[in-house]
Amino acid sequence: MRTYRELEARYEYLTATPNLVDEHFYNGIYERYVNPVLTRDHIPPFWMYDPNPKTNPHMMQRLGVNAVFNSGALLLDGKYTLVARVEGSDRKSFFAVAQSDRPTEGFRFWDEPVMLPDTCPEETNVYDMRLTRHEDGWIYGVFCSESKDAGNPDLSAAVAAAGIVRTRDLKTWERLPNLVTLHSPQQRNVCLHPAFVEGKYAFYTRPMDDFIETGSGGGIGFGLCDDITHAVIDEERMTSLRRYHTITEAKNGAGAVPIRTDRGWIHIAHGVRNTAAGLRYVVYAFATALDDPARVIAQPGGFLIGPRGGERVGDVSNVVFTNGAIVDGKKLYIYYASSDTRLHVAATDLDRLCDYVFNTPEDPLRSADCVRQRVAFIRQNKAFLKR
Ligand code: M1P
Repeated sequence: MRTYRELEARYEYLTATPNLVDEHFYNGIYERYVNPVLTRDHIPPFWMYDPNPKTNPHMMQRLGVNAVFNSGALLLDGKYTLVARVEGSDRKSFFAVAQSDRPTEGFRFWDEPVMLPDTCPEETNVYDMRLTRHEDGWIYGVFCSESKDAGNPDLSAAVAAAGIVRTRDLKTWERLPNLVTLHSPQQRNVCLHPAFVEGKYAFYTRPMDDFIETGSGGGIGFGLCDDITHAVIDEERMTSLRRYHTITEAKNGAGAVPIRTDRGWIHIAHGVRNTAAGLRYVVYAFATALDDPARVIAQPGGFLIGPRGGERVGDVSNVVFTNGAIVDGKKLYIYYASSDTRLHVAATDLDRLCDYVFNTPEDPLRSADCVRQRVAFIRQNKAFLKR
């Protein structure tokens, strides 16, 4: 049996462990790190253990935590700040703030998880908050609000909607009514654009016919609304599309809040395809125009981050997923989760990200065209090497 002090010492050791660049990985686009930045072992022991030997004589977990993953991210008072999805061993998710002075290590959770105003009695589960520092001065959190589909006799039938909260300090939260999209029955992976567009609040949406399947939903949508306190979107224009035999064939969804660069808004999203082993999730990037953040102006082919090594295995295997990134000067940190189990970081800078997004060739969509593209590339490279 371990004592509470031993559990505490292990936790202190873990949160103080330095993180190193993974030297086994290179692609020139970003660096991966050896350790995840958050796992269930980063949960303070007093969230799970009663430290009193009288009431907990076997020092056993009373309230377990299963996983720590998909996280919103922003710089708050100079600290790298994550609002992670924490999933209890009872399957319910909630949000918790973790901070560090360094982007790749040293994250510690605040003493208590976030208690959002409980305004939706039917809401059963909440997860995947995108944190937008909006030009109106608020920090908005947009997340998935999941409820049982009361009209469907199937016990597992659920409805996903976009919940909206706002805060100034991640301590006091105001809950606003859920987003209403007049033409899409369900929504997940909704993200608020940081700037007004045509004087309105702008959301990236993910129209869905069903809880899992997007059905007729053609990709990542974009819609405007006048009033964030009663957000209603009528028209959803399509931005990044689902496409046959690509990384977005089954579905895709907005990830981190779009990053403004001189050349356009850069989006770091996720794409999903089906395989015999189930759905495979990867992270990809694209850019939209500064004067029209719905219009795609660059779409590098393929994925930016795919699951590798131990990242492939977890509660939902073969998944990488992001809903948060931090820009600090020219540096960019992408916080991505693997297999719905743990949270990692990939580090790059805006110059490299722009080079990647604007100079990586597009997916030609057909094998014959892909091989032509590859052969032309090889010939050009060999000609250069021969000089
Ligand atoms: O399990 C993988 C991911 O599945 C969902 O994403 P999507 O709506 O695109 O299918 C989300 O529930 C996400 O949390 C999860 O990581």
